[in-house]
Amino acid sequence: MSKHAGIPLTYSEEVLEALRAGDPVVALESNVITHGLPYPDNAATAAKVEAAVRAGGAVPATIGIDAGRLVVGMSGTDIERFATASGVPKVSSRDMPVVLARGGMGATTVASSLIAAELAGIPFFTSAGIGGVHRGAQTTMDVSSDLIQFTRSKVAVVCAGAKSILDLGLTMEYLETQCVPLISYRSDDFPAFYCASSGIRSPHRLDDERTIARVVENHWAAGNDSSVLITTPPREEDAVDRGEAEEAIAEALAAAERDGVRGNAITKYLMRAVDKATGGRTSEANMAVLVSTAEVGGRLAAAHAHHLRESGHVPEGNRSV
Ligand code: PSU
Ligand code: MN
Repeated sequence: MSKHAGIPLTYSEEVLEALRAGDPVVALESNVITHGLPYPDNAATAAKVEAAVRAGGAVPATIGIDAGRLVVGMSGTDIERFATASGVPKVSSRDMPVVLARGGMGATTVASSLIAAELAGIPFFTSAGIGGVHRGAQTTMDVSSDLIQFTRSKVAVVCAGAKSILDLGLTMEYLETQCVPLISYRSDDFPAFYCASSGIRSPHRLDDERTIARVVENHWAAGNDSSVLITTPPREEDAVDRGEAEEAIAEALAAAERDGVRGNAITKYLMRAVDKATGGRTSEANMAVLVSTAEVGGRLAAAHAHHLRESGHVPEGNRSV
């Protein structure tokens, strides 16, 4: 429907209209659909996540790659197709130009979804657990591209912290070194995805949505072309006990080592192994935290759009396009 900077983008009608009007839009990843959860949980959760963004007051834009184009706002049919197709590749930033050139379907991670969001002019993105520094990265050098992409994409990212399978201390060090602002919304600690706290204190707690909108704008006004990370913890009733999760993670890490799993397959492998060890508890929690985070993402995006309007910002769509 519209083109941008040489990369063909296909917007849904609803997303395009919202962007033109300066209404809040929240971008969502699709790798969690193809690689995060099994069918039919993946499709059902994707629908609930979109509904939660709406409940928060914004329009959802699930991002994917299809036939050489970036899809910005998948339809229900698209989501069902991605949820049931087998062999859809996980597409991170480095894979994106290849998959776009070759054609076919591609499931975007946090990192590549941020590239799409920025190209599309969407200032907010949400997902439950971002990638980060893997445990043992001192020798494997496995650091998720999600973190590097935060230093390159001008998008506010709302999440429930980083996945519990990661080294959260090192992940936070990396974010600090790379000058990525980190704010925790209505909590003191950096959350650990489906665990309420990582045990690490967040550098900043903010309880007010307007102040968060101002932080995002301040970061960009200061000349940074990078992300702002905003965390929100899982709801108490959805959270998994940290001790229980840690035990399962230790088992999963040992199994991964034994099976020689590495590279971009390790995240999915570990998540599945932890889920098996907890008798499905963690994937239940994963689905719940995806939905609750999306609701907060919608709310913060709405507050941001409101803030822009109040400060006299003219939506991009009204300038040219
Ligand atoms: N597997 C899951 N859930 C996920 C992901 C994989 O069970 O959410 C994804 C997200 O898309 C995230 C990516 O951006 O894993 C990070 O992968 P890596 O650590 O390889 O960068
Ligand atoms: Mn990796």
